[in-house]
Amino acid sequence: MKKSIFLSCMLAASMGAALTSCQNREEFFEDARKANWEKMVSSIDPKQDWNLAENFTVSVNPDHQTSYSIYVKVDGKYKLAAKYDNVTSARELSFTAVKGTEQVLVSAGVNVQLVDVNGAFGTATRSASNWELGEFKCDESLRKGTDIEGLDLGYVTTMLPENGNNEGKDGLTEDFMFYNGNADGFTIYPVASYTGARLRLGIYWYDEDGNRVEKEVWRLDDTMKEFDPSINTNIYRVQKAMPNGIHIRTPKNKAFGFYIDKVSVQYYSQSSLNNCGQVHSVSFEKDGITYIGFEDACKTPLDLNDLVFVVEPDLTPIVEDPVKWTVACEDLGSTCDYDFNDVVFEVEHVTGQDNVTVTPLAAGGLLGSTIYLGDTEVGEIHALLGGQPGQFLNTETFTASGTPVVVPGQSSFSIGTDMGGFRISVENNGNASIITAPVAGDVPQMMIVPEGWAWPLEHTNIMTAYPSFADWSKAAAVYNYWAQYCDASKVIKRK
Ligand SMILES: [Ca+2]
Ligand SMILES: [Ca+2]
Repeated sequence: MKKSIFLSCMLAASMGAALTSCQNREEFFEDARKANWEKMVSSIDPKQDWNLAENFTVSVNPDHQTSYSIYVKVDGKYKLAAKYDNVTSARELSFTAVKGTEQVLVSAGVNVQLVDVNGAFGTATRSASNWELGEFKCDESLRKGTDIEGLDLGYVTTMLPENGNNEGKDGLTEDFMFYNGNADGFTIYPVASYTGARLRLGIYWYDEDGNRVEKEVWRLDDTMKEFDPSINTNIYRVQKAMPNGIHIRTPKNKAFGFYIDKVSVQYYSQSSLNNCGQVHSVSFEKDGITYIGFEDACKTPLDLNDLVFVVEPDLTPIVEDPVKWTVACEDLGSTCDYDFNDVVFEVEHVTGQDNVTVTPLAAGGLLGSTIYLGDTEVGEIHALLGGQPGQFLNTETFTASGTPVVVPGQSSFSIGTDMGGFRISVENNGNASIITAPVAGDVPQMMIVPEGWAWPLEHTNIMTAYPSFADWSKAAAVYNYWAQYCDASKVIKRK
């Protein structure tokens, strides 16, 4: 099948009918590739490096041994990009983020700060309590949750159905804290509950000595109590009273979490603090509104809707999940489909740490294609996905990712440089073609895009699946999110 497509493409591209005697095989494929590419893109920006990852730094100057974490915003969350343990003197900490990133969140343990990329983490943040408007403030708002435009309690029921097993559901953030960069603070609005316990809601953070500080901000009361005949008992329903919101200012330069207090026990938004080690809080966003739900019992299923409140303006969760990237490759580049699904895998690496984790995603070429990281063989893509060359795997429908492969000893790895040092060896009739990072102005066969990227369906040109791809290829500076806008009917979405 592949062969017949190849032949029809050759004719369509008017490249000449056959390999001539004076032309070697590599040149022939190179010419074919360029001719096909020319049909689609009339010029390539020579500055184009086909990599949406870029290397940045922040400088730090600790006055005592300090461990730093750097978080970058991905998909509405701050995710872990770099982690440097036990830094003792002034230095630049490098990390990788999507091109165009302007600010990142830097944590020095108890203090957290938004820092401009290539800027400095302020040592003055050690005296965090000089917040001019007071350390912590909590006042009743004049508005109720029902005053919030766009509040969608029906969506809450969809995301967190009663007695549903809602943990781990797509779209939910679990195990998180928040950072409030807004000097005016934020307002939380309790909007729903269904619980027999008279819950209290609080905020916590860590002081300069690393001790947890907890402040109660609101509690359920008897105006919300009502008898539920179906379970023959009283329950607390926020909806019955719809109380006013609570305006909160948290201490400057502190990440904070939420907790609920059931008098006998507390449950926190960071799962490690919970006595049964379970997730007790989730966060999700809809129409610019942050929703937060709590589970008030160590049981299953976790429906996580016993108390639900919303936050305005929205807050961005901070999670310890590493940032990931997708590497997408075109195998021979001469078969004119340019579907960029022939070898697809996900890469996870926290800068400053050793391990690189490769998760195989798709094999959309029929030829044996082996992934290497430097000199280390990661594996043949079909085999890594449980199949063999000659099969299309995860490019017509998605079944499952392959088992992640950990490559240790990669402390100097950077996905923003030279495609992370990945290369692919493609076997074709006893010859191996090597796919590497493209050189300036060349036709690419390897690209790096942010995590969660949906690759084109089999034999679907990337420009059909991603209409702004051609514009991007001609203007490297216009990187802005071509990879986010696809024709959803022409890509494979992971489950
Ligand atoms: Ca292809
Ligand atoms: Ca393909």
